[in-house]
Amino acid sequence: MNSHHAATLPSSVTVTEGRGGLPMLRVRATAGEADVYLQGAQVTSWNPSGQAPVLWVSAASRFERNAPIRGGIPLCFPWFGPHPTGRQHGWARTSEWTLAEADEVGDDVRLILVLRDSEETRSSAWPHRFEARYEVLVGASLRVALSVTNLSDDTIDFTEALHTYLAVSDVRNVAVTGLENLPFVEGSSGGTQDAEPLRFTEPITRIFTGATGVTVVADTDRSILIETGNAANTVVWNPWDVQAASMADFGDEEWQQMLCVETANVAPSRVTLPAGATHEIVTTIALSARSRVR
Ligand code: TA6
Repeated sequence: MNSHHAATLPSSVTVTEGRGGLPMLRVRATAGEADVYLQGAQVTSWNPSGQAPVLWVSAASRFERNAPIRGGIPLCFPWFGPHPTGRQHGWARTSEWTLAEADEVGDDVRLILVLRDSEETRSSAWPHRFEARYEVLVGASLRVALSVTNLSDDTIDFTEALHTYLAVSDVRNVAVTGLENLPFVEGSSGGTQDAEPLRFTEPITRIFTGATGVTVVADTDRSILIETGNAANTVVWNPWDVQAASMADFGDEEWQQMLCVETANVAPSRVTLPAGATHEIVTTIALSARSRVR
């Protein structure tokens, strides 16, 4: 045991130095493998055994304390989006989480990481007493679940996102189904998604409401399936060329190889949590060679 984890580790889980010397959990389950940084409890890679990576990380990402890692599944909590303090997407993704449990479940590995309020969070723009638990189940699919318990005596609210960066061959060849006919907001406008699969020819930051069932990202040689729980919103983001070039931690051409499909509860669908209550948001990612959009 050491400062990073209270768990005894199965042989399929090792704590190692990741990029930039940041502590990282290397998971090598029978059915799949993943890397999880303790900073932000950030899954930065996952692939089912024998498959190519399903998550994308920028080659230009920073790997240093207190800097967001550009890729994998950033945890946006306790707020999603821009903030008066200038800290976009909250402080969970740059906080040091602790590994509380690690065990093998059949061919999968289950990790539980925990974040509690601290002096730093209690002096932030969201000062509430809380406990966040993040369950990561690594196998032939990847299931991540963020549960937040309100340890204060008052009702609290927050917004959140599991900000998943998917690896695709070329976003211009990708079609997304499962979001048809949903209402969406994009910048200061909005509308209703038409009945056709969503395809990409320009930058997109689209916040859908009401996705149920499975969202399918159909690439040329595989489909990535995303199933959600307790999430009012799905956010689809690709910066395209100009915004990618404006971000120091995002290669100018890398936008072609990624697509964010985020599982979220964002304003106005913020989570309202009475004292002592717990809310859990879940996303499960899996591959399929079959369900492709013609
Ligand atoms: O994906 C939704 C979004 O809010 C985009 O507008 C873009 O800002 C993205 O998140 C990345 O945010 P970050 O703070 O990680 O650079």
